[in-house]
Amino acid sequence: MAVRIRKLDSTAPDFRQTLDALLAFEAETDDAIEASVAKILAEVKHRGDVAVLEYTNRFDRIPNGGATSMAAFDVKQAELDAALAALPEAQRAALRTAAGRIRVFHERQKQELNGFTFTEPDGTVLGQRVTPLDRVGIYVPGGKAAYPSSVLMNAIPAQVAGVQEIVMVVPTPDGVKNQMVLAAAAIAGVTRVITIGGAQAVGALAYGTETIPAVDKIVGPGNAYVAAAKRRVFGTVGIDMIAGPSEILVLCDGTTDPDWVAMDLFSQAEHDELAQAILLCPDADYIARVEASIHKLLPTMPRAATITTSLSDRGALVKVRDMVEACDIANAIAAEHLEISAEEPLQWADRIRHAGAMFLGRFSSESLGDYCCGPNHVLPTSRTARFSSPLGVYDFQKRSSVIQVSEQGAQTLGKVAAELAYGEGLQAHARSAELRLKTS
Ligand code: HSO
Ligand code: ZN
Repeated sequence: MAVRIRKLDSTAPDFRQTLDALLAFEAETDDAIEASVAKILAEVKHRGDVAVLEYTNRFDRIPNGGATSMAAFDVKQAELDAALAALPEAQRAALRTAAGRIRVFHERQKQELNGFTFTEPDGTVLGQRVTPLDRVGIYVPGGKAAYPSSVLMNAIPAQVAGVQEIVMVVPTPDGVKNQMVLAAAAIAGVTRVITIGGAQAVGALAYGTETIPAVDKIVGPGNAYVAAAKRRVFGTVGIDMIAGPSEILVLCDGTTDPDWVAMDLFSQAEHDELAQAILLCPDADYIARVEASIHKLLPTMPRAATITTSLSDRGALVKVRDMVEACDIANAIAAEHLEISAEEPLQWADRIRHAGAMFLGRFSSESLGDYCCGPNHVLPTSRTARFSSPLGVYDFQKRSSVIQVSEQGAQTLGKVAAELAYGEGLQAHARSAELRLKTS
């Protein structure tokens, strides 16, 4: 199948409608999936380990008639260490370098999240205290989307935040463990690895079972069942986000090697048929050169089929009036990843308000960010960058307000509070404040 990537022109009268239609993405909610997930969660809630064991044996086709106890799914620290030791040296070194850089970046994030206190003239002290969550669950998908880099990106910020227990779940289809995922867990300092997955793993983490402790928050991507389960347990536990397909938006002034831009578009298109790769450029000749690069390079790609579908269904090469207009369109798109592949990227970056992550200048390929620059690769998708942020240390922390009113402060605040409490018809509130007023 030849790729047919649509070419758009921002001066066309229907351009905005065409763009909106292209961007529209509704995660399918399938009634059959919803019903099955509701049943699995209820079973796990009421029958605990027995249900998790049954579902795991069945859905993951655990060999030799299946496991007979949950202990079979616990991966011991020695096995994690062995997986790390058995990796080819170059791979182990790359994982370590990536982990180190991710840690340094997130340590910086932590420094900016300290609490504060301030004292008022009457001695009243007010503040905000930041504390880590006690225990979090990290979901790691099995099969082809089992990314060791995602283990690092989810676990390291939790660790930097000070989370004491990080429980990772990962399914093992046909009982096969992904060694690089285990090695990444060893490097990231995951506390416990359990080889279960699907809605049953989400249920086990949310409700707890005899052998699996209930966590406070579940993070990490998963298939439609996992997403449905995360939505349902939200409220019992926190969740990070429901991630949509990957997206890349390249804003190019026409000075970058077109092969580079074509490959950057491929890099996200290869994730998923539903992934979205879009180029905005003011130079029509340059767009034609990128298109030629796409046709030249695509046959060399092992994932050509996925890339072809993604580019044909959801991709676009857009001729814009100028770079200023490109920035406006980029803000409307609010892409997960935004590359500003331009001679002087900062002048354009200053105009960007909505993007999960920005990659500035032609050497900042998005793929570097996926692995080892340091910032997180778990990013808001499907235009949610308008109101949400990359996964970070702050997702594993919470804030408590701290209030210490002085005797003098209680006099002034007591009168204000009582006045408002009477206004609301709440006598006990008013009296509670008034009892602390000096009668003299
Ligand atoms: N680009 C993906 C993350 C990833 N890429 C993992 C490679 N491995 C998030 O959109
Ligand atoms: Zn990627």
